Amino acid sequence: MNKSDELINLSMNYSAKNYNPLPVVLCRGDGIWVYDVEGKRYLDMLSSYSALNQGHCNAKIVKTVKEQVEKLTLTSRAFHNDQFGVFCKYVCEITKKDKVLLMNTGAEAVETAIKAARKWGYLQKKVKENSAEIIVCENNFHGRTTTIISFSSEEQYRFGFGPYTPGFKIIPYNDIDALKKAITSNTVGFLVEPIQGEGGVLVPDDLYLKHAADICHKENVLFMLDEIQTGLGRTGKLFAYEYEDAVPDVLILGKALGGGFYPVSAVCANNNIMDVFTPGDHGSTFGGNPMACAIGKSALEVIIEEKLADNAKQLGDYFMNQLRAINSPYVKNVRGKGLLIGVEIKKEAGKARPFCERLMAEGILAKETHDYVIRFAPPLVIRKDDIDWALSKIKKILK
Ligand code: IF1
Repeated sequence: MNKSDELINLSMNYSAKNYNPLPVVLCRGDGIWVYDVEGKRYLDMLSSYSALNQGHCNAKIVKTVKEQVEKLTLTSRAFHNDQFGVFCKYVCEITKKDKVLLMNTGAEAVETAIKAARKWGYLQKKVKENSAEIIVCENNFHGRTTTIISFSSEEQYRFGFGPYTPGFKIIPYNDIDALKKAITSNTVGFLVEPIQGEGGVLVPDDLYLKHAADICHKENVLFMLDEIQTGLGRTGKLFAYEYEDAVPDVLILGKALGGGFYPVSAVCANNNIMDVFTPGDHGSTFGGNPMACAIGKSALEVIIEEKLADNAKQLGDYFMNQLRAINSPYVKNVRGKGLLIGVEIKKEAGKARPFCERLMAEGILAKETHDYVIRFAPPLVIRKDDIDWALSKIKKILK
């Protein structure tokens, strides 16, 4: 039995089986590369679901962690700390919003946005107490809390976890008429991903987001964008909404905001929404802690200073064109934006998982989503020759 099997057995024996990982045990990461305990090197094509846009163990963020970790790591928000206000200001400048509410995981930020929209509905829109409705889309993924899975359309995410939180309406994605019809006087928000990652890298029609934003603004409904996965450069823009200027009332960020070091998430909105929160309404032990804020500021600086969005645009277009050019008999289509790419496998070619296992044998770590889609989402620091190296392996698998 080798080291990997030994360690895999430990996790099988002592962890709940809420994941089915590929049989690889990683022990080191550096940029786009990760190494397993057998010393084998892999190109990370998942980036921990887009939480590693800056690459593994990014040197600039490591330096920040080293400086902060021996100074001050946690104060709670019962007191101020010297990193908090500076990071909040930076996030507001970058997102062009008046205020931010810092949390930790993406799901916590989504929950915070839901609470903000509901309270805004009662205070500003005068919706009757406990009647607020939020519209969401089929195939959404916004996290795993009980309220969030209450509006999931994925049976597996819901089964066994009821009773469910009321106040949500599910409509088809990429369907403007469905949105128009779903809005009532009780609707306080429309919560949507610019591209549905988990849904299978589903890219909506051009102007879908813009039209949705216009309808929401006309109907006094908050347009709430979950950019936890699509944001921070992943799709080739700093935020995916920039492609069509579909400015959200509420912008939700996470994942790469922590640079792969620390859970850092944020809800960004203007005063008319953020001012619904009064002291004691909402909180979190770790939200806005000095370690998170120091890391978050450094993580953002890397994305902006190293122009990672531009790199994702150029190399994403190149990667998708080359993947299409393979003309694989197994591939139904290649879709995505920037370096958020999905390769859909034809049903007759079987599921995506075996392809991911063969890619692993070639030194590429990719993850299937929704059974038939191989997701390619490398760190945004990747270079063209790394993509060419990956393509030489992918061709072997897809030919
Ligand atoms: C899992 C999916 C991706 C997200 C969006 C909120 C969250 C996520 C758009 C919640 C998190 C992660 C969660 C992880 C796998 C991964 C995932 F496959 F589940 F759906 F990326 F597509 N909004 N996505 O993508 O953020 O609380 O996790 O920090 O749960 O298996 P979180």
